[in-house]
Amino acid sequence: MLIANIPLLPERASEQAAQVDYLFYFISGVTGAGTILVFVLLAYLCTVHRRKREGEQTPRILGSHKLEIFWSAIPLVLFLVMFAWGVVVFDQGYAVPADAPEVFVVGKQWMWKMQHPNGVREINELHLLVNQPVKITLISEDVIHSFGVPAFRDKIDLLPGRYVTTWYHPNKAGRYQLYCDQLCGVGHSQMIGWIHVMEKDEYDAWLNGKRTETLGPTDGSLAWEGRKLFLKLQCISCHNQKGRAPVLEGLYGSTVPLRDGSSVVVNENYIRESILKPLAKVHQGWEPIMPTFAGQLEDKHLNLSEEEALIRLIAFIKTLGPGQTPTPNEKFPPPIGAPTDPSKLPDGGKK
Ligand code: HEC
Ligand SMILES: [Cu+2]
Repeated sequence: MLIANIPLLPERASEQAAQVDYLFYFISGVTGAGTILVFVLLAYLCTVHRRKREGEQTPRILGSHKLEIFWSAIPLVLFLVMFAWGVVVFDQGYAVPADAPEVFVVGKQWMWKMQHPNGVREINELHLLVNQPVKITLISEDVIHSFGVPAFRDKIDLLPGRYVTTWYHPNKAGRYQLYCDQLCGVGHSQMIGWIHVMEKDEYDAWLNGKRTETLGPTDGSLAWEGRKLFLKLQCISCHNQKGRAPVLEGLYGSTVPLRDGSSVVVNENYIRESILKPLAKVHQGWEPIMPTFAGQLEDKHLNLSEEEALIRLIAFIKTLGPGQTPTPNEKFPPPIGAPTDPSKLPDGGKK
């Protein structure tokens, strides 16, 4: 469509972008035409009905129902079209395809930290595969930020303490700007970065290179790193088959009955809350014995913040299927560079 190529807008690099643009053109067109109509009529009527001679009286006009209905109904229809069309486009922006790989983004003053499913981490840059829908789950470590990619016509606010989700279907290789779209402090204007959308070969080469460059021999996928944390933090001492705490297999997406008689569907936010505030929602039939892990998840040696550690634990718990709970006494070699100081462990290294 010719009109969609007017270079007033940023480049379009996702399936969503064209949809947003067509709606934008429609709204601009209708309101623009409305404005022009009003001003043309104003000029015309002022000229035609100007006072033509001294002492001329204005006729008394008592209104017209036909006219009123006419100028109420037409805008109503136009606005309803905008509304319905907007709902459809908005809805598409949230309907994440079920099989899309998930990238986690943590925003903080003033940088973006990305974690890919295979464990690769990036800062202020996000490499994506062209024509591959990708789910993006985001959280903030401090204040409200907004992850805005004009070329995808998508931006989403990051909130402290709560995961939010969006998705992209990049359809054009290239390099696109990433902005923080929410004034978030003095360094706000530096909270920018790049989205690289790559062809398959290029992307695989990048991913492999990045993996060998940044990941140690024992480092694995996000879920695997979460498994290591699960063992290291001794979650396994309760969450095993022995019955002190619920086994977490198949937890994600299930419905958990709570003590107070209500129930929740398990999502990322529930798991996060269960780890940081275990008493906020207690699983019915279990004792509230789980200690809070708030303040214990950060790992300065691995340069891993609390939110990033939580993301790993969640990635692990999400993929935990029947029979996959590690055995409680499983030994794990600490990854290279991991803290060896036992007092850093939640049980103070008593075990
Ligand atoms: C001292 C024993 C204990 C330890 C250690 C422990 N938990 Fe728990 N956890 C429990 C109990 C008991 C429950 C169920 C009662 C409740 O909801 O608080 C629970 C609930 C949960 C839930 C919610 C599950 C559900 O069915 O509602 C999650 C998720 C969870 N724990 C994760 C963890 C993680 C991750 C760790 C390690 C960082 C951990 N737990 C360490 C005892 C423990
Ligand atoms: Cu910001």
